[in-house]
Amino acid sequence: MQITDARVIVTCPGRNFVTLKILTEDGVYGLGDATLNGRELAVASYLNDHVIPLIIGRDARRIEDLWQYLYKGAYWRRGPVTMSAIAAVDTALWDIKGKVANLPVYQLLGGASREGVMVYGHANGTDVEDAVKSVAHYLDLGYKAIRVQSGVPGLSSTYGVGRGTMPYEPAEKGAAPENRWSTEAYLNFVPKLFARMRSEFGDEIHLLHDVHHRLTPIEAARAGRSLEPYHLFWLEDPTPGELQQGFRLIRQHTVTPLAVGEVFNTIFDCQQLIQEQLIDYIRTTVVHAGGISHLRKIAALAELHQVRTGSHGATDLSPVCMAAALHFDLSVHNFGVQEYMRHTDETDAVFPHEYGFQDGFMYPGDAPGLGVDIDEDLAAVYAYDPAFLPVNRTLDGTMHSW
Ligand code: EZ4
Ligand code: CO
Repeated sequence: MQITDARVIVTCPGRNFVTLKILTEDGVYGLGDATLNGRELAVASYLNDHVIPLIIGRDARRIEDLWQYLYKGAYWRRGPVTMSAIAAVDTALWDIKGKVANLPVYQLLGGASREGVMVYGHANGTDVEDAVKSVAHYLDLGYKAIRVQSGVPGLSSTYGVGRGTMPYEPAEKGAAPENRWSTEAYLNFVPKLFARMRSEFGDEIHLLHDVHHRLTPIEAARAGRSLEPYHLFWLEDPTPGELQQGFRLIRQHTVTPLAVGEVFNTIFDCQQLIQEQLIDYIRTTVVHAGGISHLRKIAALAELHQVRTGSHGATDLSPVCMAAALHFDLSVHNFGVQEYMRHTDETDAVFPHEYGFQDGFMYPGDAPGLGVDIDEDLAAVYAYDPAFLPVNRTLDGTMHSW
């Protein structure tokens, strides 16, 4: 079953998405998400200039072989651009395999390990009371797990907080906006935020929080310890993950569960964190970590070490990635939770899909393949519009993690 054609579709229905569509001689096609927020065209070029010419004429059924061909064949290993491009091919081929077999992809991955996929929503507020209202809103919608982010007193803008009625969106038009950061202000504030949440909402709801790589290991240890009374589901990216051994220090001081991995691209980026049990949840994603095939290998390593999955799922990952994530989540034994930010109606119209949300859980649906499509005519209406992730500086102007 030969691959006869492939094309990259770049569209901006409110935000930028890159999608790979692979077509076969049988007329069956598959989709893969290739979106790398803020660096989208690098992946589009990688696919158009360096991958598509290599895959035309190859057998669409040989998913693992084609993965290895693109990974080993590049000679240059890993990295977000390469791994997003490989992920797009891998995801599209799983979609094709499902359509040919007339089965939803989760059935090809071993079938459902659970009835539904628990997701967490993003509550946020400019201050604590604003965040309380936002959490109440997510509870009304039926969420069982909620991430809470808030503005920090004394800091003009902080990661994870939306503006006005807009949902928080991690990319902005024009030049990258700059946030200001104070570790002291944050560390003093964050236990108060969660003390208020527990006093308002009780012990049952799962609460999560994202530090977004902004602390050193010992500062992260303090944050984790100070949050123990509020028993978070997880504390995310407490310190930049490149320094994997840095997590040993955090682990010596706190039992707050840790989640890491949204910026990782391969199993090699997280093998020490997993093998030394330095984290509790691995957040690698279909689109940025080599597709469904590679994510299954990461999950298998994690299963051995009692680490569960908690894939990244912000709105800068397209509905194609969301669909793929849900098939993976439903099937993999050591699933933990899935991040979910609703896409805009414009985005949903470009990417019609079978998956849905009900009472805190999501379901991939039973359509053959991934159960997601792209309306190419509508996609063409929304031209690419460059946007950049914000950056962050400490109060004295030093560049810091955002
Ligand atoms: O900042 O996806 O947990 N979610 C996150 C996201 C990331 C964005 C970056 O593009 O950290 O909001
Ligand atoms: Co995050």
